[in-house]
Amino acid sequence: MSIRNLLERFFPSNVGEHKVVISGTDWAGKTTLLYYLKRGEIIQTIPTIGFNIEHLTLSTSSNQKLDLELWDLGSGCGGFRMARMMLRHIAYTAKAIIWVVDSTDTPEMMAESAETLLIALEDAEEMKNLKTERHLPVLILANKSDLPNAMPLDDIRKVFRHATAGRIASIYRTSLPVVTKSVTGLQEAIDWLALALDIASSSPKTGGPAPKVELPPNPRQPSALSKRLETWLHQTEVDSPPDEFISQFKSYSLPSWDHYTHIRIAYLLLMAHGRQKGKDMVFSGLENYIANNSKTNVRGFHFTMTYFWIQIVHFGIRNMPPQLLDHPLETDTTANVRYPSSADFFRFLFINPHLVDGSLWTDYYSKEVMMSPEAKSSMVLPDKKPLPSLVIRDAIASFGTGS
Ligand SMILES: Nc1nc2c(ncn2[C@@H]2O[C@H](COP(=O)(O)OP(=O)(O)OP(=O)(O)O)[C@@H](O)[C@H]2O)c(=O)[nH]1
Ligand SMILES: [Mg+2]
Repeated sequence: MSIRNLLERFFPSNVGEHKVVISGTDWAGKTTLLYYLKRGEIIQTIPTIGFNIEHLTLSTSSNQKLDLELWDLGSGCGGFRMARMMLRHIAYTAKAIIWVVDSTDTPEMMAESAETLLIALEDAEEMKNLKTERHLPVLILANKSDLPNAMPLDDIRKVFRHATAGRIASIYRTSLPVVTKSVTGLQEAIDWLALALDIASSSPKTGGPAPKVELPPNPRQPSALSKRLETWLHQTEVDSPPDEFISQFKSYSLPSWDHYTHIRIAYLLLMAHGRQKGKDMVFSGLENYIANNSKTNVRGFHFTMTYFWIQIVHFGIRNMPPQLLDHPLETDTTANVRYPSSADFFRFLFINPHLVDGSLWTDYYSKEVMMSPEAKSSMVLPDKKPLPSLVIRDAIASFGTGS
């Protein structure tokens, strides 16, 4: 009997619970994370031998409950090969992988970690027969980001780009309250995991149908979002070609004027012209469109909202593994502007599912601030939490140059 069968026999998952593996680099904080999630406190750890298993319920920021069976896979005994073998089997039965890395590791160790993850994923996908359908969500936590020598997130992204390419994967910078008293990044990571599990389980390839749960019609529920994502992904197949779409935008004659259309406009312009020029084109384009098309001027142009979505789309573009793009970034150096294909847009949406959430801004802004006349006419910074770090850095850079 294979280890997998034994695991399934001896550790059957409870109904409605997602089995999720926590693995990654040695001493990165996996066990600390597990018990912090379970008990809300920091415990003293020793290197884990074998694994810890805990059942727990996490809450997303929209108060969705996520029942998890977390397997914290240690590497303390039996070494690297043993851990990889275990990971291979556990990953097979898992619904997602949380891969924890120590942000203070050397670039070589980080590269080795990315390589191990990639091999484990390929193993698991091969066993699941998912080679072409990479639906096992991978949440990478760049932990210990509180420490001064932590590697920048952009660099970690680069190291992990092969492992994340084409997968439902995302990387978050986290820190647990071990040295400092604050936690960072964890809630965002949990929110992403909830959405990713939902998207993956709505796919027919991931081991049988997901249990159907009737959800209240909350547009921010992961199920509602994943349905919307599916609609959006289908939409990319019937969309007009990018050039035609942009010329309809320029002649104020787009067939619809909804969130999807706005995201597509921002995506195409930012991809083709780069952030600076693309951003200006989105701003002036939207403003003109609203002024010239009577169907769109009910609420008028909203400066901060437009800025917010440009930043989020740009963040999403930077989040894309480069080898996933048919289209090179920023082609605007030649007279001939080339827009990314619909297939590129499909991949972009798939990797950045949060874009479908039209209420995403409410995570950052209170309603009062966003709906104020100041926010409507000029850029107002968020009052709830800063925009994602990469975005804020770019924003500061561009404010600094006065654009
Ligand atoms: N500064 C800082 N230290 C952390 C953080 N998370 C964990 N640690 C510390 O890192 C050390 C290792 O944590 P563990 O949770 O045992 O790491 P592990 O990944 O389970 O280690 P193995 O089981 O040996 O692979 C402990 O001393 C933790 O207190 C963090 O976010 N910031
Ligand atoms: Mg451990």
